[in-house]
Amino acid sequence: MTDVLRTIGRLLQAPEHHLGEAQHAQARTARRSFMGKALAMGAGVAAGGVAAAQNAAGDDAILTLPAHSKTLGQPVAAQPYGQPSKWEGNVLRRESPGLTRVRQASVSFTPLQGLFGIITPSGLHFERHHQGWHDIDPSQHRLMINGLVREPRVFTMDDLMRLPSVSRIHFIECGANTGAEWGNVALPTVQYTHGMLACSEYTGVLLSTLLDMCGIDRKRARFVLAEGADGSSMTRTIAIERALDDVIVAWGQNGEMLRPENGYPLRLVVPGVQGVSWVKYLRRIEVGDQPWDTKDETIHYVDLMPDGQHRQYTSIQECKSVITTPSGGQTLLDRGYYNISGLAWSGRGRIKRVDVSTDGGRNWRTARIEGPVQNKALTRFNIDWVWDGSNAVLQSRAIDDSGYVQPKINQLRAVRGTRSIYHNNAIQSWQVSPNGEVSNVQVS
Ligand SMILES: Nc1nc2c(c(=O)[nH]1)N[C@H]1C(S)=C(S)[C@@H](COP(=O)(O)O)O[C@H]1N2
Ligand SMILES: [Mo]
Repeated sequence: MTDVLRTIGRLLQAPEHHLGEAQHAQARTARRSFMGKALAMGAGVAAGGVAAAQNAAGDDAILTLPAHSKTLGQPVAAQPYGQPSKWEGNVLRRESPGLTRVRQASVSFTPLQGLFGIITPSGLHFERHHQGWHDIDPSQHRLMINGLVREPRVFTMDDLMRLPSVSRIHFIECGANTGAEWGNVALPTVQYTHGMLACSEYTGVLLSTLLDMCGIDRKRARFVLAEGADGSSMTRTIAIERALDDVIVAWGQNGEMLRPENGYPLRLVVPGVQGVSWVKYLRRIEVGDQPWDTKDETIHYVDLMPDGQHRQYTSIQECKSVITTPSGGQTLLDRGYYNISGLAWSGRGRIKRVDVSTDGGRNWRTARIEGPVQNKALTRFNIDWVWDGSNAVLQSRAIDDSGYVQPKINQLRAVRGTRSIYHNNAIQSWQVSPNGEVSNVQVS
């Protein structure tokens, strides 16, 4: 540990080491000029406040008052709805050139490599549209509950928002997240390998409250069907035990109304379950006594097994984790201390432990978990690492409170084969090369 602390002290002289890939060109230049100066100054070992300050900044900028310290700043922001700094313009949702980019079907990915903590800013939440998105007038929107209920009802948004509400933090992960990696290494960055993932605080009314209000037939009800108001006919079957447990009919996301692309004004939140069941533009819940076997439960969102059979209704997103930095596409600028940081989650409950390996799975150390650990939510982990400049393979392995351990890719393939799309929760490996470049690899 003292070694680590000493290295941290040394690395405070290179504050740019942990930047995202975009800022790297800039950072590398800064670093080079610092190195030049450091060498010229005999590595800057001289003690004293000014010398230390010069070293830390890489130049003597701290000694000169910049313009913003001597001039009037701007009044309150010109745009009444605030925006990120212009210097953060590279932290963006991205589309994949190889995937659907048409109005009939589109997807964008969360920039996990550029985010901290567990909450995904709403403007960076990934999107998956099966028939395009809409900005629906909330005063015209309705939610119907019908089927095996004593009194079918139609709710307006005003009706719903008067009811007792809950606010809970949950992750949403598309069942196809990491789906390109079943066969081979496919994608260069964590944004593309794991970016159909987000975590928000949702506010809404529990579905159980609405079903009770309508007098659900508890003897016969076994499933509910959720239907959206867009043209995709993405109807999904949900078991009644789950529907009556923690499912939320939500209008709030991170303290404000849902964004249009995430289902405004109403979406279903189905904690722990794959994204497709989180029906956006929610317009109807039907209570029934058998599953509906809709197109998105028979043709899509089924797991192709090695024997050619399709496995249906594998809804839960099993325990998974990924290191978000350092990660593919980033470059380590120097040997020395790094804070390896990542995310862990489980559709079955809470994260109990995360282990991290820097040698491709031979040795594991337990990471620090940033609490409080939430139920069916992203969990941030961090661990110290001193890079000696040689080849390294970084991996994380999560364990949830059911005791389930995140599998290696080959363990998963032994059961599931290589032709599946959905539910790849394997351990991710990032290789660090001696030149500092980080890339996506698979190790056995
Ligand atoms: N009505 C409707 N709901 C939908 C979809 C859709 O296309 N239409 N896409 C589903 C899929 S496949 C996923 S992964 C999530 C994505 O939610 P997001 O766009 O808010 O990220 O919404 C689900 N709910
Ligand atoms: Mo999805």
